[in-house]
Amino acid sequence: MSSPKRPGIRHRLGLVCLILLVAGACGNRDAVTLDVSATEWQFTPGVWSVLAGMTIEVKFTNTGNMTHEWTLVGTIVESEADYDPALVLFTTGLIKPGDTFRGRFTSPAAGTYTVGCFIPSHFDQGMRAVLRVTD
Ligand SMILES: [Cu+2]
Repeated sequence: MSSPKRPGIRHRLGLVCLILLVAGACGNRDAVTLDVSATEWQFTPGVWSVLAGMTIEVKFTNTGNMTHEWTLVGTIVESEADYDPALVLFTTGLIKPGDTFRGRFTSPAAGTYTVGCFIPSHFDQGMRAVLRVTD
């Protein structure tokens, strides 16, 4: 009086859930848009969180009265004096008041990175933000 051994329905459901979980996590890495605005003297929002290795589209609108930029640096910058252009990972370049820029880059390895406007005095007056990247 023994029943044949075969995978139970519970086992199969568990496997399906695992596959969906992995697919969902991978699907999130396709692309993300950061909708950013800048004015004197701040970025809105001031922090972004993304996954490593994603395609990031930056939609940057200058809502201020002066030229600004959105520049991602491959390190943490505390003040303008620490800024090293050689460490720039991505920049919108100089964007005039009222203009919108769109551009793409691939998010770097997990870590915390500084975003800033490095037109002299802008960063130190508050045009700084943070990009958080996780695995
Ligand atoms: Cu600026």
